[in-house]
Amino acid sequence: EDPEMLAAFEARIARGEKIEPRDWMPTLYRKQLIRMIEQHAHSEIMGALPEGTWITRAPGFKRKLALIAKVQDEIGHGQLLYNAAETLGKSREAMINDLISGKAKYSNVFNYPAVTWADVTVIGFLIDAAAIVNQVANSKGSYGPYCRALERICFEESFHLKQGHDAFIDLATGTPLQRRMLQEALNRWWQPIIHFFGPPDKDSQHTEKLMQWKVKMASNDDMRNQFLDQYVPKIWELGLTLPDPELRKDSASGKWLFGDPDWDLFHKVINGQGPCNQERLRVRQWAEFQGRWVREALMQPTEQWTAPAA
Ligand code: BYC
Repeated sequence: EDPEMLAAFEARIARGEKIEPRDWMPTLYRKQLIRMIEQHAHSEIMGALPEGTWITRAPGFKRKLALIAKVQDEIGHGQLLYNAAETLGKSREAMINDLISGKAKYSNVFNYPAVTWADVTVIGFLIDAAAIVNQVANSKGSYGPYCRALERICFEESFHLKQGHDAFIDLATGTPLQRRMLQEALNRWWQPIIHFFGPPDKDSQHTEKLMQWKVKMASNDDMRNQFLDQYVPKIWELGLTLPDPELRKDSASGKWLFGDPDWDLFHKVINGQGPCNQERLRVRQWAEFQGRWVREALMQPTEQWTAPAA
């Protein structure tokens, strides 16, 4: 790589300028952005699956409407993010192929089942909250198309968070059975949520370079800490508990301390061996296969269209 070009590129980033698709960029910057934006896009479309299965079973008309809108938004976020990744030179088809062949990663959390309505509620409140912490930070980053996609996503996700919080409070202040359902879902989701922000900083391979280039605007541990700071009090104030006896805020450092979240399990889940990885992949493979004739028909020049047989 030309050292002068690299120095000029890094000076632009230091000045807070946005890098746009036609600008010069180091090969590694392009590669890292494709990796991260592609994984993010896959997470959105895989993320629609655990909640999507609850649309027909959501309790009542209003919850159904909100859930339909949220799941539609998530697919839309996937489209925005695939567009942003395409500006860096990888085609959407190649990205989808990598997803359905099991090569690409996507967020750990979507490889767990949504067992009851309370699981959907925990996803809508806490997974969306975790995603917002990450996306608000990175929307101030250096790559223009990704930042603009993230800004739009954050607007919509703030609504998702509100509906999730509303449903969460409903269950938390409901009947003893509803509270128990919520507590059990919280117990199931807590460890995946801790994993969501990625491995501890000391084990994170990409953070240092990505922060230097302002792709990531906060480290994994800092984002996890910010999330715990904002949301643990909201959970505790509803009289719910978290399944980690070591969880507490250290007043001297301002950092949250927690028990060993089993990082070996995290690595298994993100490498294809979580409880629902196979099931999720099969749904995307099915959708790709079922939609193929539509895509092929759309790609044909109009003069080749034939009228259906009478
Ligand atoms: N899950 O060096 P590290 C949503 C991988 S969806 C899976 O720290 P990095 C929503 C990582 O990719 C929003 N894999 O990585 C949708 C790397 O593997 P490779 C989801 C993970 O990139 C529907 C390796 O571990 N948000 O909001 O510096 C309903 C080493 O990690 C995870 C995004 O996708 C994980 N949790 O930092 C509701 C945000 N964590 O690629 C809600 C975009 C790490 O070397 N992504 N890995 O094979 C990011 O911000 C960053 O990629 C991360 C990780 C902070 C996640």
